[in-house]
Amino acid sequence: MSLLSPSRRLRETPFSAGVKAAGVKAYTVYNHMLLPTVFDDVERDYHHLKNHVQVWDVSVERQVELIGPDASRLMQLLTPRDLTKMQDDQCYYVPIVDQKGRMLNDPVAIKHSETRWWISIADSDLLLWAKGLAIGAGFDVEVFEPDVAPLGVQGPKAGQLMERVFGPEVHDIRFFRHKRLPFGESSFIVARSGYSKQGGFEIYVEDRNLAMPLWDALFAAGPDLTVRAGCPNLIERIEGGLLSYGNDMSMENTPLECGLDKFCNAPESVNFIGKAALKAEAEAGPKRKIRAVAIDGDPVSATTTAWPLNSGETVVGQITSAAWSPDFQTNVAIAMVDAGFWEAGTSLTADTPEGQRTATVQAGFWK
Ligand code: THG
Repeated sequence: MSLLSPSRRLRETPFSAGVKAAGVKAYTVYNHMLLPTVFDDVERDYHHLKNHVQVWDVSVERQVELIGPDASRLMQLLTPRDLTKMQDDQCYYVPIVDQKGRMLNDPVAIKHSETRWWISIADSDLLLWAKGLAIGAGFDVEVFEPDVAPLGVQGPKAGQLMERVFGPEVHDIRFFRHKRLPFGESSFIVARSGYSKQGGFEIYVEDRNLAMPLWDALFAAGPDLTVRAGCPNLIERIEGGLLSYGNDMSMENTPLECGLDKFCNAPESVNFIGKAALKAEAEAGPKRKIRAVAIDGDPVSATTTAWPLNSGETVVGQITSAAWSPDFQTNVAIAMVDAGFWEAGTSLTADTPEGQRTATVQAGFWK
């Protein structure tokens, strides 16, 4: 792979100056925007994330804002997850599916009030789907992408660092809840959430001019915590089973295949897109499922394609993400595995770029 050519379509973020100064080594493109993928190297980034605290430019988690009298109706139409009991300070991980029950995105929905929501999207143009549905349904709601840039603070020392910048109130924020906390003359919505299993927060920056002051304040507060710039880490997210839309699943897959059944819990009285299709699939059972898979042998390298998973001569699935895990001393992987082959302990073979390897279905992710 060669370097990315810069142009306006490849959006920088309000934290790009900080990311560059911190020595970013590689980016990917996500929601038409730059997402850092490596600072030191993926393994050193991983060890640091699991032991200390990192500041992540996750501006690519773009928001789709819904505002107006029908905002909550639109949000519920968009997802099979039951939103009826959701409070104004909650965040929910929500599958979004089409009329066939196929995954369009797996965002975090942030409820501000009955009339205002943010949908913190994964890598697909959900804005277009939401706008189309709103118009088609004749709803009274505005749907747009506000200029909001989330900043992640992730790792076991995240609470300590956040307390130094925002005060002890950070500890009152429960998992997947949010609260507005002061910062100088201004304030930010701070949530206890993030794309790692190490614990942490996400700070939603609504004023670009406050992005670098916030970045600098976090770094100034934590030299003794060895705070450094980081990013979602491939190894850590596979160990933890955090799915990546476009990698581990796509518009081909259903939430049941993706193991997101528990987030398809809207009661019979609630209407949402894909309802009949998901009901039929729940009765018949999914054709394949996401599984944790361990791949034997030396470290495997990343590619842009999925790798076939075989049982003898038959292809029975694909490896969608894989990386060497220093902590578990095996290649950890996420795979989509056909019915009949997804039981824990099933021994398969994977066609990796380094050749054919034994791949064993695990009982669960590693964490
Ligand atoms: N935070 C925010 N926006 C995001 C992401 C995020 N948008 C893009 C992407 N990540 C969306 N995908 C995910 C995938 C997993 C989780 C969040 C967003 C996640 N899952 C937890 C888990 O699986 O353990 C918790 C799920 C739950 O119990 O509710 O956090 O990271 N703002």
